[in-house]
Amino acid sequence: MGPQPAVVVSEEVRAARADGLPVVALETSVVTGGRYPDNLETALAVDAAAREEGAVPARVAVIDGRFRVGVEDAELERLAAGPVDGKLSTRDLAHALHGGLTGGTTVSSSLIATVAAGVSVFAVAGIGGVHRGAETSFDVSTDLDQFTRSPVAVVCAGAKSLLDPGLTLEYLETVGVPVIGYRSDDFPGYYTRSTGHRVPHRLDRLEDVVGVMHRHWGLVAGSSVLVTHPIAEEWSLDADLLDRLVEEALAEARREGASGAGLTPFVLSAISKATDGRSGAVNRAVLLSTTRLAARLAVAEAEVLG
Ligand code: PSU
Ligand code: MN
Repeated sequence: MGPQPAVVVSEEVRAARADGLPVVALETSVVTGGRYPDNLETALAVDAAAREEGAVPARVAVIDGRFRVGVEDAELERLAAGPVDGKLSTRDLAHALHGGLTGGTTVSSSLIATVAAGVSVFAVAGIGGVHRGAETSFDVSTDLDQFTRSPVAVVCAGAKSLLDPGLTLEYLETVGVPVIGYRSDDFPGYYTRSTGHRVPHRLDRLEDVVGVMHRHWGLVAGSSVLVTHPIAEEWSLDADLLDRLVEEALAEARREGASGAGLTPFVLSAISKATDGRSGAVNRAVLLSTTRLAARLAVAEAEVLG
């Protein structure tokens, strides 16, 4: 076996980090799992939003067996149009890299390349977490485990609705991952502004979030810091309706035998059908808003460190 290939960082991202300029890393499983061409349009709008706020977007993906940070628009189009070899989480990375495969990276695998590229801020709509019924299925997203190994600020609108938010918060407490509610006391539920659970800490100023990130990394642990940013009121879905849709989708998933890595895509697509595609528009709005906040956080960090 030859030398281990390094993460391939685009010239734009490399130059930005070398100059201490703001960069926001993004995953691509949302791109490869979406419907073409809407997924491409959303991804391009998200990248543009990061730039508008003053940060360089850095998409993570595996393309032809190369672990990439910062991809060209044509490559993004290839990921969006497919076909690809799948949704790649940490578990799947080495196999995909060795086999020359191509796929979208989840939060967990994306964080590995984010750290390797020297980027400290990441945006996603919803993280993985502890699934409903995990006490029997053992389905706990590898995202949570990866957080313990990757010093990155992960901006998100909470844990996806098919998860158990209370158990997800318990897990994060156990592994010592800070959860900061940005201008909110509630742990959001991606499609809803609150899950009914409170965040352990709330901060209202980005300079303070930067302060917490760097104290955590300097003194506490090399793990992630979650920053939660609830969906805007006008996009929020009714919590009870959503709960019913999720339970129905999970029951259907059980009947059809969808589980493991296939469960999340199955439930999201069922919710999309049940809401007449409204959840797709909500996904786009959430991702734009977390990306904008992440970009502003990266700008604040560059100012504090600069
Ligand atoms: N949010 C979505 N769709 C997704 C994901 C998040 O709307 O597909 C992805 C993220 O990449 C997250 C992953 O890291 O699902 C978690 O998958 P699992 O629950 O199988 O660990
Ligand atoms: Mn899982």
